[in-house]
Amino acid sequence: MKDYKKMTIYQIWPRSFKDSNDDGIGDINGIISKLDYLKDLGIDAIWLSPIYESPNDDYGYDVSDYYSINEEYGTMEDFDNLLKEAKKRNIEIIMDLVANHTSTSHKWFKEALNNPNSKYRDFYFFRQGELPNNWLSFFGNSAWVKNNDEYYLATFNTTQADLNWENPEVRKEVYKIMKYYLDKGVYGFRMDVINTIDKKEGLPSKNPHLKGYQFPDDYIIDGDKVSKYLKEMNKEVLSKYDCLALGEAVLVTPESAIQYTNPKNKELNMTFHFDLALLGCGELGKYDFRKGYKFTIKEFKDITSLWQNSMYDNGGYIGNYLSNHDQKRPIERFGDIKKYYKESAKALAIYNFTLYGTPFIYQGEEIGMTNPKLSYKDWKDPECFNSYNAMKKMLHVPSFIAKKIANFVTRDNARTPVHWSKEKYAGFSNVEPWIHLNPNYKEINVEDNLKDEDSILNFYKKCINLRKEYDSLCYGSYTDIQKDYPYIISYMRNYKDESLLIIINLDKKPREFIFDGKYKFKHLLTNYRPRNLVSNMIFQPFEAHVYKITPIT
Ligand code: ISL
Ligand code: CA
Repeated sequence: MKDYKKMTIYQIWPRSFKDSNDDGIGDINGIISKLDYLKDLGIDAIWLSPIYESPNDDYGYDVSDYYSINEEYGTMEDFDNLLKEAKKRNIEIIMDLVANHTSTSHKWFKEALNNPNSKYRDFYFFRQGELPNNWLSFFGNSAWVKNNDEYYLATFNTTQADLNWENPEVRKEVYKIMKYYLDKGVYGFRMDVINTIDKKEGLPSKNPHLKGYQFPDDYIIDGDKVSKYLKEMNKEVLSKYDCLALGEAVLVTPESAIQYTNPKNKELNMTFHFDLALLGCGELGKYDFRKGYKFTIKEFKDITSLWQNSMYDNGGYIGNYLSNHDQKRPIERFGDIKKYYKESAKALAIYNFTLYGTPFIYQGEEIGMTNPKLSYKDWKDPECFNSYNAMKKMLHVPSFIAKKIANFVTRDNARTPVHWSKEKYAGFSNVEPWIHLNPNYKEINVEDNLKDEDSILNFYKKCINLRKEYDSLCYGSYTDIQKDYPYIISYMRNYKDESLLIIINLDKKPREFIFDGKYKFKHLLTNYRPRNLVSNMIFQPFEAHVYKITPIT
Protein backbone atom coordinates (compact mmCIF):
# COMPACT_ATOMS: atom_id res chain seq x y z
CA MET A 1 0.00 0.00 0.00
CA LYS A 2 1.28 3.41 -0.90
CA ASP A 3 1.30 5.68 2.09
CA TYR A 4 -0.17 9.07 1.31
CA LYS A 5 0.38 10.19 4.90
CA LYS A 6 4.11 10.16 4.27
CA MET A 7 3.93 11.94 0.93
CA THR A 8 4.52 15.51 -0.12
CA ILE A 9 2.31 16.43 -3.06
CA TYR A 10 3.14 19.11 -5.62
CA GLN A 11 0.37 20.83 -7.54
CA ILE A 12 0.96 21.71 -11.17
CA TRP A 13 -1.31 24.13 -12.95
CA PRO A 14 -0.12 23.05 -16.42
CA ARG A 15 -0.82 26.18 -18.41
CA SER A 16 1.75 28.16 -16.46
CA PHE A 17 4.31 25.53 -15.46
CA LYS A 18 6.65 25.13 -18.45
CA ASP A 19 6.23 25.61 -22.19
CA SER A 20 8.10 23.15 -24.41
CA ASN A 21 7.07 24.19 -27.92
CA ASP A 22 7.17 27.97 -27.89
CA ASP A 23 3.52 28.86 -28.08
CA GLY A 24 3.64 30.63 -24.70
CA ILE A 25 1.46 27.96 -23.05
CA GLY A 26 2.69 25.39 -20.56
CA ASP A 27 2.31 21.77 -21.65
CA ILE A 28 2.89 18.10 -20.82
CA ASN A 29 6.33 17.91 -22.38
CA GLY A 30 7.25 20.95 -20.35
CA ILE A 31 6.28 19.03 -17.22
CA ILE A 32 8.33 16.03 -18.30
CA SER A 33 11.36 18.28 -18.76
CA LYS A 34 11.08 19.34 -15.11
CA LEU A 35 10.57 15.94 -13.50
CA ASP A 36 14.20 15.77 -12.44
CA TYR A 37 13.82 19.13 -10.74
CA LEU A 38 10.77 17.82 -8.87
CA LYS A 39 12.53 14.61 -7.96
CA ASP A 40 15.42 16.59 -6.56
CA LEU A 41 12.99 18.70 -4.55
CA GLY A 42 11.87 15.45 -2.94
CA ILE A 43 8.17 15.34 -3.76
CA ASP A 44 6.32 12.02 -4.03
CA ALA A 45 3.33 12.89 -6.18
CA ILE A 46 2.06 15.49 -8.59
CA TRP A 47 -1.53 16.67 -8.60
CA LEU A 48 -2.17 17.83 -12.11
CA SER A 49 -4.89 20.44 -12.55
CA PRO A 50 -7.12 19.41 -15.49
CA ILE A 51 -5.48 18.58 -18.80
CA TYR A 52 -8.57 17.18 -20.55
CA GLU A 53 -10.04 18.64 -23.70
CA SER A 54 -11.73 21.90 -22.78
CA PRO A 55 -12.79 25.20 -24.34
CA ASN A 56 -10.87 26.74 -21.42
CA ASP A 57 -13.61 29.03 -20.22
CA ASP A 58 -12.46 28.03 -16.74
CA TYR A 59 -9.02 26.82 -17.78
CA GLY A 60 -9.75 23.12 -17.86
CA TYR A 61 -12.32 22.98 -15.07
CA ASP A 62 -14.84 22.94 -17.90
CA VAL A 63 -14.22 19.57 -19.51
CA SER A 64 -15.58 18.83 -22.98
CA ASP A 65 -14.09 15.34 -23.30
CA TYR A 66 -12.70 13.38 -20.38
CA TYR A 67 -11.00 10.88 -22.69
CA SER A 68 -8.83 13.28 -24.64
CA ILE A 69 -6.11 15.70 -23.78
CA ASN A 70 -6.34 19.42 -24.42
CA GLU A 71 -4.31 19.80 -27.60
CA GLU A 72 -2.59 22.90 -26.29
CA TYR A 73 -1.07 20.63 -23.64
CA GLY A 74 -0.21 17.69 -25.90
CA THR A 75 -1.62 14.29 -26.80
CA MET A 76 -2.67 11.14 -24.95
CA GLU A 77 0.68 9.72 -25.98
CA ASP A 78 2.45 12.60 -24.25
CA PHE A 79 0.36 11.94 -21.17
CA ASP A 80 1.25 8.24 -21.18
CA ASN A 81 4.83 9.26 -21.53
CA LEU A 82 4.51 11.59 -18.53
CA LEU A 83 3.14 8.72 -16.48
CA LYS A 84 6.01 6.49 -17.53
CA GLU A 85 8.69 9.11 -16.89
CA ALA A 86 7.17 10.00 -13.52
CA LYS A 87 7.02 6.32 -12.48
CA LYS A 88 10.69 5.94 -13.37
CA ARG A 89 11.41 8.59 -10.80
CA ASN A 90 8.99 7.16 -8.25
CA ILE A 91 6.61 10.07 -8.65
CA GLU A 92 2.87 9.40 -8.67
CA ILE A 93 0.41 11.30 -10.84
CA ILE A 94 -2.91 12.45 -9.40
CA MET A 95 -5.51 13.68 -11.87
CA ASP A 96 -8.13 16.33 -11.30
CA LEU A 97 -11.57 14.80 -11.56
CA VAL A 98 -14.03 17.52 -12.48
CA ALA A 99 -17.32 15.72 -12.15
CA ASN A 100 -19.73 18.16 -10.53
CA HIS A 101 -20.19 19.72 -13.95
CA THR A 102 -19.14 19.45 -17.58
CA SER A 103 -18.50 22.13 -20.13
CA THR A 104 -21.56 23.06 -22.16
CA SER A 105 -19.41 21.96 -25.13
CA HIS A 106 -19.43 18.38 -23.87
CA LYS A 107 -21.28 16.04 -26.22
CA TRP A 108 -23.70 15.01 -23.46
CA PHE A 109 -24.80 18.59 -23.01
CA LYS A 110 -24.97 19.30 -26.74
CA GLU A 111 -27.02 16.16 -27.26
CA ALA A 112 -29.33 17.22 -24.41
CA LEU A 113 -29.89 20.59 -26.07
CA ASN A 114 -30.39 19.24 -29.56
CA ASN A 115 -32.68 16.35 -28.84
CA PRO A 116 -35.65 16.72 -26.47
CA ASN A 117 -35.90 12.94 -26.12
CA SER A 118 -32.25 12.40 -25.44
CA LYS A 119 -31.36 10.48 -22.28
CA TYR A 120 -28.76 13.19 -21.69
CA ARG A 121 -31.49 15.67 -20.72
CA ASP A 122 -31.53 13.95 -17.37
CA PHE A 123 -27.76 14.23 -17.03
CA TYR A 124 -28.24 17.89 -16.18
CA PHE A 125 -30.80 20.18 -14.55
CA PHE A 126 -33.11 21.71 -17.15
CA ARG A 127 -36.20 23.67 -16.12
CA GLN A 128 -38.84 25.28 -18.32
CA GLY A 129 -40.59 28.59 -17.77
CA GLU A 130 -39.78 31.04 -14.99
CA LEU A 131 -36.38 31.40 -13.31
CA PRO A 132 -36.42 28.21 -11.16
CA ASN A 133 -35.00 29.74 -7.97
CA ASN A 134 -32.89 32.57 -6.51
CA TRP A 135 -29.56 30.76 -6.27
CA LEU A 136 -26.36 32.71 -6.73
CA SER A 137 -23.48 30.93 -8.45
CA PHE A 138 -19.98 30.66 -6.94
CA PHE A 139 -18.80 33.09 -9.61
CA GLY A 140 -21.35 35.78 -8.82
CA ASN A 141 -24.15 35.26 -11.37
CA SER A 142 -27.57 33.69 -11.16
CA ALA A 143 -26.90 29.95 -10.95
CA TRP A 144 -29.39 29.47 -13.80
CA VAL A 145 -28.53 30.17 -17.41
CA LYS A 146 -31.32 30.97 -19.85
CA ASN A 147 -31.25 29.15 -23.13
CA ASN A 148 -34.27 29.86 -25.35
CA ASP A 149 -37.33 28.99 -23.28
CA GLU A 150 -35.55 27.02 -20.61
CA TYR A 151 -32.88 27.29 -17.94
CA TYR A 152 -30.02 25.02 -16.97
CA LEU A 153 -28.19 24.98 -13.65
CA ALA A 154 -24.57 26.18 -13.59
CA THR A 155 -23.28 26.83 -10.08
CA PHE A 156 -19.87 28.06 -11.33
CA ASN A 157 -19.30 29.65 -14.74
CA THR A 158 -22.24 29.86 -17.15
CA THR A 159 -20.57 27.28 -19.40
CA GLN A 160 -20.12 24.74 -16.59
CA ALA A 161 -23.43 22.86 -16.45
CA ASP A 162 -24.05 20.93 -13.23
CA LEU A 163 -24.41 17.18 -13.58
CA ASN A 164 -27.36 15.43 -11.99
CA TRP A 165 -25.79 12.83 -9.71
CA GLU A 166 -29.21 11.55 -8.76
CA ASN A 167 -29.18 9.87 -12.16
CA PRO A 168 -27.33 6.52 -11.80
CA GLU A 169 -26.16 6.75 -15.41
CA VAL A 170 -24.24 9.93 -14.62
CA ARG A 171 -22.49 8.19 -11.77
CA LYS A 172 -21.70 5.23 -13.97
CA GLU A 173 -20.09 7.51 -16.54
CA VAL A 174 -17.97 9.13 -13.84
CA TYR A 175 -16.79 5.74 -12.58
CA LYS A 176 -15.91 4.77 -16.13
CA ILE A 177 -13.70 7.84 -16.49
CA MET A 178 -12.02 7.09 -13.19
CA LYS A 179 -11.30 3.49 -14.15
CA TYR A 180 -9.92 4.57 -17.51
CA TYR A 181 -7.23 6.67 -15.81
CA LEU A 182 -6.61 4.34 -12.89
CA ASP A 183 -6.03 1.51 -15.36
CA LYS A 184 -3.47 3.70 -17.09
CA GLY A 185 -1.62 3.90 -13.78
CA VAL A 186 -2.57 7.21 -12.24
CA TYR A 187 -2.43 7.14 -8.45
CA GLY A 188 -5.74 8.83 -7.81
CA PHE A 189 -7.89 11.91 -8.05
CA ARG A 190 -8.27 15.31 -6.57
CA MET A 191 -12.03 15.62 -6.89
CA ASP A 192 -13.18 19.08 -7.81
CA VAL A 193 -15.95 20.50 -5.57
CA ILE A 194 -16.97 16.96 -4.71
CA ASN A 195 -19.17 17.99 -1.80
CA THR A 196 -21.55 19.94 -4.08
CA ILE A 197 -22.79 16.94 -6.08
CA ASP A 198 -26.03 16.68 -4.11
CA LYS A 199 -28.48 19.53 -4.66
CA LYS A 200 -31.39 20.02 -2.27
CA GLU A 201 -34.48 18.07 -3.27
CA GLY A 202 -36.88 20.21 -5.30
CA LEU A 203 -34.26 22.96 -5.76
CA PRO A 204 -36.08 25.45 -3.51
CA SER A 205 -35.11 29.13 -3.28
CA LYS A 206 -32.73 30.00 -0.47
CA ASN A 207 -34.08 32.58 1.99
CA PRO A 208 -36.92 33.54 -0.37
CA HIS A 209 -37.89 36.48 1.84
CA LEU A 210 -34.62 38.24 0.93
CA LYS A 211 -34.23 40.30 -2.23
CA GLY A 212 -31.78 39.35 -4.98
CA TYR A 213 -29.79 36.19 -5.59
CA GLN A 214 -28.83 34.21 -2.51
CA PHE A 215 -25.85 31.90 -2.16
CA PRO A 216 -27.45 28.44 -1.76
CA ASP A 217 -24.92 27.34 0.84
CA ASP A 218 -26.24 24.19 2.58
CA TYR A 219 -28.65 23.61 -0.32
CA ILE A 220 -25.69 22.61 -2.48
CA ILE A 221 -22.83 22.00 -0.04
CA ASP A 222 -22.42 18.83 2.04
CA GLY A 223 -25.91 17.59 1.15
CA ASP A 224 -27.16 14.35 2.71
CA LYS A 225 -26.52 12.27 -0.37
CA VAL A 226 -22.89 13.26 -0.91
CA SER A 227 -21.80 10.47 1.42
CA LYS A 228 -24.11 7.99 -0.24
CA TYR A 229 -22.59 8.74 -3.65
CA LEU A 230 -19.05 8.62 -2.30
CA LYS A 231 -19.66 5.26 -0.66
CA GLU A 232 -20.94 3.93 -3.96
CA MET A 233 -17.91 5.38 -5.79
CA ASN A 234 -15.68 3.77 -3.24
CA LYS A 235 -17.32 0.41 -3.67
CA GLU A 236 -17.45 0.55 -7.47
CA VAL A 237 -14.03 2.06 -8.13
CA LEU A 238 -11.73 3.22 -5.36
CA SER A 239 -11.72 0.03 -3.30
CA LYS A 240 -10.45 -1.89 -6.31
CA TYR A 241 -7.22 0.07 -6.63
CA ASP A 242 -4.37 1.14 -4.40
CA CYS A 243 -5.25 4.75 -4.97
CA LEU A 244 -5.80 8.11 -3.37
CA ALA A 245 -9.16 9.89 -3.18
CA LEU A 246 -8.68 13.51 -2.27
CA GLY A 247 -11.77 15.66 -2.08
CA GLU A 248 -11.81 19.35 -2.71
CA ALA A 249 -14.65 19.89 -0.31
CA VAL A 250 -15.56 23.51 -0.78
CA LEU A 251 -16.46 25.38 2.44
CA VAL A 252 -16.51 22.07 4.29
CA THR A 253 -17.06 21.92 8.05
CA PRO A 254 -14.87 19.74 10.28
CA GLU A 255 -17.87 17.46 10.93
CA SER A 256 -18.39 16.78 7.23
CA ALA A 257 -14.66 16.42 6.62
CA ILE A 258 -14.54 13.75 9.32
CA GLN A 259 -17.49 12.00 7.74
CA TYR A 260 -15.81 11.98 4.30
CA THR A 261 -12.37 10.92 5.43
CA ASN A 262 -12.69 8.63 8.42
CA PRO A 263 -11.64 5.26 6.97
CA LYS A 264 -14.50 3.46 8.65
CA ASN A 265 -16.95 5.32 6.39
CA LYS A 266 -15.24 4.18 3.20
CA GLU A 267 -15.62 7.43 1.32
CA LEU A 268 -12.47 9.52 0.69
CA ASN A 269 -8.92 9.49 2.07
CA MET A 270 -8.49 13.20 2.62
CA THR A 271 -9.99 16.56 1.98
CA PHE A 272 -8.93 20.18 1.82
CA HIS A 273 -10.55 22.80 3.99
CA PHE A 274 -11.08 26.47 3.12
CA ASP A 275 -10.95 28.28 6.44
CA LEU A 276 -7.40 29.62 6.15
CA ALA A 277 -7.87 30.58 2.52
CA LEU A 278 -10.93 32.61 3.40
CA LEU A 279 -9.49 34.39 6.44
CA GLY A 280 -10.32 38.06 6.23
CA CYS A 281 -12.93 37.59 3.50
CA GLY A 282 -16.59 38.44 3.97
CA GLU A 283 -19.19 35.70 4.05
CA LEU A 284 -19.61 35.64 0.27
CA GLY A 285 -16.00 34.65 -0.28
CA LYS A 286 -12.92 36.28 -1.64
CA TYR A 287 -14.62 39.06 -3.57
CA ASP A 288 -16.55 40.03 -0.47
CA PHE A 289 -14.25 42.79 0.78
CA ARG A 290 -16.50 43.92 3.63
CA LYS A 291 -14.10 42.68 6.32
CA GLY A 292 -11.24 44.52 4.59
CA TYR A 293 -9.25 41.25 4.32
CA LYS A 294 -8.10 41.84 7.89
CA PHE A 295 -7.52 39.06 10.37
CA THR A 296 -5.46 38.37 13.44
CA ILE A 297 -2.79 35.78 14.15
CA LYS A 298 -5.08 34.48 16.86
CA GLU A 299 -7.73 33.69 14.23
CA PHE A 300 -5.10 31.91 12.15
CA LYS A 301 -4.12 29.88 15.21
CA ASP A 302 -7.71 29.06 16.13
CA ILE A 303 -8.43 27.70 12.66
CA THR A 304 -5.30 25.59 12.82
CA SER A 305 -6.18 24.26 16.21
CA LEU A 306 -9.78 23.51 15.28
CA TRP A 307 -8.83 21.48 12.20
CA GLN A 308 -5.83 19.76 13.70
CA ASN A 309 -7.61 18.64 16.83
CA SER A 310 -10.89 17.67 15.26
CA MET A 311 -9.19 15.66 12.50
CA TYR A 312 -6.74 13.82 14.70
CA ASP A 313 -9.20 13.14 17.50
CA ASN A 314 -11.93 11.82 15.23
CA GLY A 315 -9.98 9.83 12.69
CA GLY A 316 -10.38 12.39 9.92
CA TYR A 317 -7.60 13.40 7.56
CA ILE A 318 -6.75 16.52 5.56
CA GLY A 319 -4.32 17.87 3.03
CA ASN A 320 -2.58 21.03 4.25
CA TYR A 321 -1.84 23.83 1.83
CA LEU A 322 -1.20 27.53 1.90
CA SER A 323 -1.48 28.16 -1.80
CA ASN A 324 -3.19 26.81 -4.87
CA HIS A 325 -4.45 28.02 -8.24
CA ASP A 326 -7.56 29.56 -6.65
CA GLN A 327 -5.85 31.83 -4.14
CA LYS A 328 -3.45 34.69 -4.56
CA ARG A 329 0.03 33.80 -3.35
CA PRO A 330 -0.26 33.65 0.45
CA ILE A 331 3.13 34.97 1.47
CA GLU A 332 1.76 38.49 1.28
CA ARG A 333 -1.15 37.66 3.59
CA PHE A 334 0.52 35.48 6.17
CA GLY A 335 4.10 36.65 5.83
CA ASP A 336 5.85 39.92 5.11
CA ILE A 337 7.33 40.32 1.64
CA LYS A 338 8.90 43.69 2.33
CA LYS A 339 10.99 43.19 5.46
CA TYR A 340 11.00 39.50 6.19
CA TYR A 341 10.53 37.91 2.81
CA LYS A 342 12.73 34.84 3.17
CA GLU A 343 12.14 34.47 6.89
CA SER A 344 8.39 34.47 6.53
CA ALA A 345 8.36 32.17 3.49
CA LYS A 346 10.40 29.67 5.49
CA ALA A 347 8.33 30.08 8.66
CA LEU A 348 5.20 29.29 6.67
CA ALA A 349 6.90 26.26 5.16
CA ILE A 350 7.73 24.96 8.64
CA TYR A 351 4.10 25.45 9.57
CA ASN A 352 2.71 23.62 6.53
CA PHE A 353 5.13 20.70 6.81
CA THR A 354 4.78 20.04 10.52
CA LEU A 355 1.00 19.76 10.80
CA TYR A 356 -1.09 16.62 10.89
CA GLY A 357 -2.10 15.99 7.27
CA THR A 358 -0.37 15.62 3.91
CA PRO A 359 1.47 18.78 2.82
CA PHE A 360 0.85 20.32 -0.61
CA ILE A 361 3.09 22.73 -2.49
CA TYR A 362 1.71 24.84 -5.32
CA GLN A 363 4.09 25.49 -8.22
CA GLY A 364 6.36 28.45 -7.58
CA GLU A 365 5.66 28.48 -3.84
CA GLU A 366 8.92 26.64 -3.23
CA ILE A 367 10.89 29.59 -4.63
CA GLY A 368 8.76 32.17 -2.84
CA MET A 369 6.90 33.56 -5.85
CA THR A 370 4.90 36.67 -5.01
CA ASN A 371 1.82 38.33 -6.46
CA PRO A 372 2.33 40.50 -9.51
CA LYS A 373 0.85 43.97 -9.79
CA LEU A 374 -2.03 43.39 -12.14
CA SER A 375 -4.22 45.75 -14.06
CA TYR A 376 -7.66 44.86 -15.40
CA LYS A 377 -6.07 44.38 -18.81
CA ASP A 378 -4.21 41.37 -17.42
CA TRP A 379 -7.30 39.50 -16.22
CA LYS A 380 -7.89 36.03 -17.62
CA ASP A 381 -9.90 34.37 -14.90
CA PRO A 382 -13.67 34.07 -15.46
CA GLU A 383 -14.33 34.27 -11.73
CA CYS A 384 -12.65 37.67 -11.80
CA PHE A 385 -14.74 39.09 -14.65
CA ASN A 386 -17.99 37.79 -13.21
CA SER A 387 -17.26 38.87 -9.67
CA TYR A 388 -16.18 42.31 -10.85
CA ASN A 389 -19.58 42.74 -12.47
CA ALA A 390 -21.34 41.34 -9.43
CA MET A 391 -19.55 43.76 -7.11
CA LYS A 392 -20.77 46.64 -9.22
CA LYS A 393 -24.31 45.37 -9.65
CA MET A 394 -25.06 43.70 -6.35
CA LEU A 395 -22.92 45.62 -3.90
CA HIS A 396 -22.99 48.91 -5.87
CA VAL A 397 -19.23 49.29 -5.77
CA PRO A 398 -17.89 52.00 -8.15
CA SER A 399 -15.90 50.59 -11.09
CA PHE A 400 -12.51 51.87 -10.01
CA ILE A 401 -12.83 50.33 -6.57
CA ALA A 402 -14.18 47.08 -7.98
CA LYS A 403 -11.15 46.97 -10.27
CA LYS A 404 -8.81 47.46 -7.33
CA ILE A 405 -10.44 44.67 -5.36
CA ALA A 406 -10.40 42.34 -8.34
CA ASN A 407 -6.71 43.04 -9.00
CA PHE A 408 -6.07 42.30 -5.36
CA VAL A 409 -7.84 38.93 -5.15
CA THR A 410 -8.05 37.52 -8.68
CA ARG A 411 -6.81 33.98 -9.14
CA ASP A 412 -4.63 35.35 -11.95
CA ASN A 413 -2.24 36.37 -9.17
CA ALA A 414 -1.29 32.73 -8.65
CA ARG A 415 -1.43 31.77 -12.31
CA THR A 416 1.48 33.73 -13.75
CA PRO A 417 4.26 31.58 -15.27
CA VAL A 418 6.77 29.81 -13.05
CA HIS A 419 10.14 31.56 -13.00
CA TRP A 420 12.77 29.07 -14.06
CA SER A 421 15.61 31.50 -14.74
CA LYS A 422 16.65 35.10 -15.33
CA GLU A 423 16.43 34.68 -19.08
CA LYS A 424 13.85 36.50 -21.15
CA TYR A 425 10.34 35.18 -20.33
CA ALA A 426 11.78 33.66 -17.16
CA GLY A 427 12.84 30.46 -18.89
CA PHE A 428 9.16 29.53 -19.03
CA SER A 429 9.01 29.97 -22.79
CA ASN A 430 10.89 31.58 -25.64
CA VAL A 431 7.90 33.69 -26.57
CA GLU A 432 5.58 36.02 -24.71
CA PRO A 433 3.56 33.88 -22.26
CA TRP A 434 -0.24 33.62 -22.52
CA ILE A 435 -0.64 35.53 -19.24
CA HIS A 436 1.15 38.40 -17.49
CA LEU A 437 4.65 37.46 -16.35
CA ASN A 438 5.70 38.81 -12.98
CA PRO A 439 8.63 41.16 -13.77
CA ASN A 440 10.41 40.15 -10.57
CA TYR A 441 11.59 36.89 -12.20
CA LYS A 442 15.07 38.35 -12.34
CA GLU A 443 15.21 38.37 -8.54
CA ILE A 444 13.06 35.31 -7.81
CA ASN A 445 13.71 32.23 -9.92
CA VAL A 446 14.60 28.55 -9.69
CA GLU A 447 18.09 28.97 -11.12
CA ASP A 448 19.20 31.36 -8.37
CA ASN A 449 17.37 29.44 -5.68
CA LEU A 450 19.25 26.29 -6.63
CA LYS A 451 22.60 28.04 -6.29
CA ASP A 452 21.93 29.71 -2.97
CA GLU A 453 22.42 27.43 0.04
CA ASP A 454 20.15 29.67 2.10
CA SER A 455 17.32 29.90 -0.47
CA ILE A 456 13.66 29.23 0.10
CA LEU A 457 13.89 26.29 -2.30
CA ASN A 458 16.67 24.64 -0.31
CA PHE A 459 14.65 25.20 2.83
CA TYR A 460 11.65 23.43 1.27
CA LYS A 461 13.91 20.46 0.60
CA LYS A 462 14.84 20.38 4.26
CA CYS A 463 11.18 20.47 5.28
CA ILE A 464 10.34 17.62 2.93
CA ASN A 465 13.21 15.57 4.28
CA LEU A 466 12.21 16.23 7.85
CA ARG A 467 8.89 14.49 7.21
CA LYS A 468 10.70 11.57 5.68
CA GLU A 469 12.80 11.22 8.79
CA TYR A 470 10.30 11.84 11.59
CA ASP A 471 7.18 9.73 11.64
CA SER A 472 5.62 11.87 14.33
CA LEU A 473 5.14 14.57 11.68
CA CYS A 474 3.16 12.16 9.51
CA TYR A 475 1.20 10.13 12.02
CA GLY A 476 1.56 11.88 15.35
CA SER A 477 -1.01 13.54 17.55
CA TYR A 478 -1.24 17.32 17.70
CA THR A 479 -1.16 19.26 20.95
CA ASP A 480 -1.43 23.04 21.17
CA ILE A 481 1.01 24.85 23.41
CA GLN A 482 -0.20 28.20 24.73
CA LYS A 483 -3.28 28.14 22.59
CA ASP A 484 -4.38 31.62 23.59
CA TYR A 485 -1.10 33.41 23.05
CA PRO A 486 -1.87 35.77 20.15
CA TYR A 487 1.42 35.86 18.18
CA ILE A 488 3.37 32.65 18.36
CA ILE A 489 1.99 29.31 17.29
CA SER A 490 3.44 26.31 19.01
CA TYR A 491 2.48 22.65 19.07
CA MET A 492 3.77 19.22 19.80
CA ARG A 493 3.55 16.18 17.57
CA ASN A 494 3.82 12.80 19.29
CA TYR A 495 4.04 9.34 17.84
CA LYS A 496 5.14 6.25 19.74
CA ASP A 497 8.07 7.57 21.78
CA GLU A 498 8.98 10.39 19.43
CA SER A 499 8.01 13.99 20.24
CA LEU A 500 8.60 17.06 18.16
CA LEU A 501 8.05 20.60 19.33
CA ILE A 502 7.37 23.37 16.83
CA ILE A 503 7.47 27.07 17.68
CA ILE A 504 6.76 29.75 15.06
CA ASN A 505 6.51 33.50 15.58
CA LEU A 506 3.87 34.53 13.05
CA ASP A 507 4.28 38.19 13.83
CA LYS A 508 6.33 40.99 12.25
CA LYS A 509 7.57 41.96 15.69
CA PRO A 510 9.85 40.19 18.19
CA ARG A 511 7.74 38.29 20.70
CA GLU A 512 8.42 36.60 23.96
CA PHE A 513 7.56 32.97 24.47
CA ILE A 514 7.38 31.29 27.85
CA PHE A 515 7.56 27.57 27.78
CA ASP A 516 7.28 25.36 30.81
CA GLY A 517 8.38 21.82 31.11
CA LYS A 518 11.89 20.43 31.30
CA TYR A 519 13.12 18.60 28.26
CA LYS A 520 16.26 17.31 26.71
CA PHE A 521 16.22 18.59 23.20
CA LYS A 522 17.80 18.19 19.80
CA HIS A 523 17.52 21.10 17.41
CA LEU A 524 16.22 19.98 13.99
CA LEU A 525 15.37 22.93 11.78
CA THR A 526 15.16 26.72 11.81
CA ASN A 527 14.94 29.71 9.49
CA TYR A 528 17.21 31.69 11.86
CA ARG A 529 20.10 30.18 13.86
CA PRO A 530 19.80 27.02 15.92
CA ARG A 531 19.29 27.89 19.56
CA ASN A 532 18.73 26.19 22.85
CA LEU A 533 15.28 25.48 24.08
CA VAL A 534 14.86 27.38 27.32
CA SER A 535 11.82 28.44 29.27
CA ASN A 536 11.95 32.08 28.31
CA MET A 537 12.77 33.01 24.72
CA ILE A 538 12.48 36.11 22.57
CA PHE A 539 11.60 35.19 19.02
CA GLN A 540 12.54 37.48 16.16
CA PRO A 541 9.90 38.23 13.46
CA PHE A 542 8.89 34.94 11.82
CA GLU A 543 11.56 33.03 13.69
CA ALA A 544 10.67 29.35 13.68
CA HIS A 545 12.19 26.21 15.22
CA VAL A 546 11.61 22.50 15.26
CA TYR A 547 13.00 20.49 18.18
CA LYS A 548 12.99 16.86 19.03
CA ILE A 549 12.35 16.64 22.75
CA THR A 550 12.46 14.05 25.52
CA PRO A 551 11.16 14.73 28.99
CA ILE A 552 13.70 14.81 31.78
CA THR A 553 12.49 12.36 34.40
O1 ISL B 1 -11.84 30.18 -5.79
C1 ISL B 1 -12.68 30.02 -4.93
C2 ISL B 1 -12.68 30.82 -3.72
O2 ISL B 1 -13.06 32.11 -3.97
C3 ISL B 1 -13.72 29.02 -4.93
O3 ISL B 1 -14.99 29.46 -4.88
C4 ISL B 1 -13.52 28.00 -6.01
O4 ISL B 1 -14.26 28.29 -7.10
C5 ISL B 1 -13.88 26.71 -5.37
O5 ISL B 1 -12.86 26.45 -4.49
C6 ISL B 1 -13.99 25.57 -6.36
O6 ISL B 1 -12.80 25.43 -7.07
C7 ISL B 1 -12.69 24.44 -8.02
O7 ISL B 1 -13.79 24.38 -8.90
C8 ISL B 1 -13.99 25.49 -9.75
C9 ISL B 1 -12.72 25.93 -10.47
O8 ISL B 1 -12.92 27.17 -11.07
C10 ISL B 1 -11.55 26.01 -9.52
O9 ISL B 1 -10.38 26.35 -10.21
C11 ISL B 1 -11.44 24.69 -8.84
O10 ISL B 1 -10.32 24.60 -7.99
C12 ISL B 1 -15.03 25.07 -10.75
O11 ISL B 1 -14.67 23.87 -11.35
CA1 CA C 1 3.29 24.91 -25.24
